[in-house]
Amino acid sequence: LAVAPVTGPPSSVDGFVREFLNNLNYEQGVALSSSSPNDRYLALAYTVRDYLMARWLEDQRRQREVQAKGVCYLSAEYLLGRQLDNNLLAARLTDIATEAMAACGIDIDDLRQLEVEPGLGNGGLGRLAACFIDSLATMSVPSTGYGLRYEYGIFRQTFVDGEQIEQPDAWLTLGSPWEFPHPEAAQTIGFGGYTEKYDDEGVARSRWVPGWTVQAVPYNYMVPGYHNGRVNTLRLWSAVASSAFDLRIFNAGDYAEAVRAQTFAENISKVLYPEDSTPQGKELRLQQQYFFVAASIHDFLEHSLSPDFDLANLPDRVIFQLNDTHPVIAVPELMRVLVDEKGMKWDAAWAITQQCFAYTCHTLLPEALEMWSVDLLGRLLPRHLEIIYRINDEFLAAVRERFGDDEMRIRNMSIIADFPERSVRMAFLATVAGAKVNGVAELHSQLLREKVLPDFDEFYPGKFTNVTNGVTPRRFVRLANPGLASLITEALGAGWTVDLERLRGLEAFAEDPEFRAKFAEVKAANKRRLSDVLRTRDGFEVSDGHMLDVMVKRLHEYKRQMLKVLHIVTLYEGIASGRVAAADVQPRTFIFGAKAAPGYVMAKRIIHLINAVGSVVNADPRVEGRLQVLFPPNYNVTLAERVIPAADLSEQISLAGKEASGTGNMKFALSGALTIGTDDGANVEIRQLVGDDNFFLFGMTEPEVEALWAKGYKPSDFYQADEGLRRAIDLIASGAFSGGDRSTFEPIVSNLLYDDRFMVLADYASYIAAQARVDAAYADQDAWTRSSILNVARSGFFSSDRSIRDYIDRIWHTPPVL
Ligand code: 26Q
Repeated sequence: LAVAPVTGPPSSVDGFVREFLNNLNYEQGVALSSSSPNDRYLALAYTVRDYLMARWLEDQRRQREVQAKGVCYLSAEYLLGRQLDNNLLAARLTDIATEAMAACGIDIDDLRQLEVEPGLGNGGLGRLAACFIDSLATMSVPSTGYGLRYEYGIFRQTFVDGEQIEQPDAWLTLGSPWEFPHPEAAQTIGFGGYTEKYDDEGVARSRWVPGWTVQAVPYNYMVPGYHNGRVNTLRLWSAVASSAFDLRIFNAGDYAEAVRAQTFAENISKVLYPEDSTPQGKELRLQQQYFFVAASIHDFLEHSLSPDFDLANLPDRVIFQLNDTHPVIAVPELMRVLVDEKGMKWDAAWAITQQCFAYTCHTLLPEALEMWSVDLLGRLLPRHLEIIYRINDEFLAAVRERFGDDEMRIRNMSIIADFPERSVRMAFLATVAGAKVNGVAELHSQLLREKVLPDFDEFYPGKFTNVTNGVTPRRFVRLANPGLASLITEALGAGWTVDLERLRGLEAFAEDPEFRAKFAEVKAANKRRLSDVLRTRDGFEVSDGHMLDVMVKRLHEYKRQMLKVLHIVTLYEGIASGRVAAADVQPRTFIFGAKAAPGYVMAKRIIHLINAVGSVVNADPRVEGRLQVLFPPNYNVTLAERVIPAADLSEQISLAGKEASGTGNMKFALSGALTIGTDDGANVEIRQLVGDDNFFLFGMTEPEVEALWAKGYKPSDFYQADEGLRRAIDLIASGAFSGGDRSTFEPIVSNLLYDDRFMVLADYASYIAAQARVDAAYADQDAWTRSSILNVARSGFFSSDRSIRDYIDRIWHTPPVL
């Protein structure tokens, strides 16, 4: 029987209107005349979906049929940003939809604003995952993203008296048109219980008898490739109580307990943990991790392989990419499935497992390396703990064989740490299990090999590699910077969006005064676009004609927002004291965006200080409006898309050796902002590419940082030695930004003077000097614009398409399937 394939509505304004009205009537149940803006937004989203559906169904079928090797990207976070515009762009529907809405008397822009972005990530790592799935779809690589469907994403930040207050992010309440739940494809995930040995026809085997189970329900999201007709899948898991489990309690007659058990189960996917470093070993977090990776592995084995598939060949079909250590519990889970459930021999299963995983590390901070206490793991996942022990025993035996009984080395390399409590080092487990281990920028990968995991590098030659991060030019250039995108297309023709190295062609245009004028006009227009958003969103008035100096990223001491604050306070103190005439100061607007982890007290104090400095500086008439500090709350992907294209100066000022890569730095360079930055993370590569003349370098290098630590760092020496620094710190300490109260920011001041782990004071002088060079350079607008064009022209390397190509070549070996 022939079944007509889904084709989707006709690609015309009429067709779009008809489909839109259908969705409004039949999905929302309203007439156009009585529809709310939210009804219209949802109907529009459904309509866009309908156009993508045929390709999606086709690609799902094809991925199963072709049996090519594919990537399962395992990530606890996907910081997607708004979907509507991206999906319109990918499907070439932007113009049709705009006209169709106009034909219905609707301004499509009004609907765009209604979408609540899925903020299912903390920052860089989550946004990287979102860029990667975009590139994978655009490059036709067989792949699925797997993750968690948090009911509450990253908290909504507000300020009360300058202090951060967190509010829950109920992103699902107005409807979620981009997702497709599949309760029929739910997986049962076990927890707790015990393990037992049994005799299977003369073979001694182990099994796990879980104490309780949870249902993992998949929600599918379309991931459309750009103009290539591909639609990949992002599958996020949501926790639902197991009815079988409930039934037992119901039967026992305890209704209330059964209902409580239900919320207990559903807590697993309730909320994203808002910490992005110094992870606390919280039980619920481990539950989340196991929940989503177990569901993902089972899903892949069940649905992507034919029933007669020989699991010995698994490495020919899949690579599970571990986005940091968060999904690493997948390693013992695959072992458990292969050995306990499929009856495979341990050695064979281990050989397969070691080819099926690869691990990306995103940090250098020792406190950010995940450890799970053996006690907790043993309670929650007893069989997995046994498996980890055996992996470790065999690994350490191999180390002994190679290096002899060097107990120091054995202790240092053991997956199980003994202090401060017995715990599993997840990064070590990932390194032992992974076919490859990569860092996320050249410098980071080098430090990873030399400083964090040197014994492993020696033991596994060839295992370590680098893949420098990238960002998707679809979202961060085409969508976020339409003016620049048109100008580039005008100059170079279409095609650069999927072949970003073509931006090199702009180098020649940097010498063309007419092009420079157009480029400068795009930047000016982007500033107006930002002003509009900040006016309606936050009631801010961005001053005209100012340099926009932007620092947007999570708040962390290592990222050194404090250094930026000291710069601002230095400028302000100069004017307020009368030593510097306001008229001699280059007009600047400083824009901050930053969320602090709710439990990170020092980070929250720094947020308070930035707001306090802003209030004082913005209100002081002596400044004559030449300095302005703006800190819009709740920085997210949507705001980033407006802020970054408007920026003149990109602040990338982490202490050298601390920022693994950074990806904001790339987005700014691609938007023509010049970077002021340290030799850290991918800044190093940006500077190499754009050239020293187009980058403001300052600060110690990583070896210099090491040397200063080794010799003994005394921040107060720097305070004593530098008058400008002393004045700035003294002004903060004086209570000038806290209504005369010296205690408010005292902890920040003493931390800087007596601890200063991230060497803010040591880099202060160099930073101030670099900022003076920025001022001088900005005075020549035309030369600045030239540099700005060269930044764009030379940043094509930072497309996430290039990152994905590197992953394919160095790690995955999964060619595109066209
Ligand atoms: C772990 C366990 C428990 C709770 C939270 C976490 C957790 C969650 C998120 C730990 C870390 C993160 C996020 C880390 C992150 O975003 N790292 C950044 O990754 C970027 C992409 O590679 C890099 O560019 C940044 O340099 C790096 O800081």
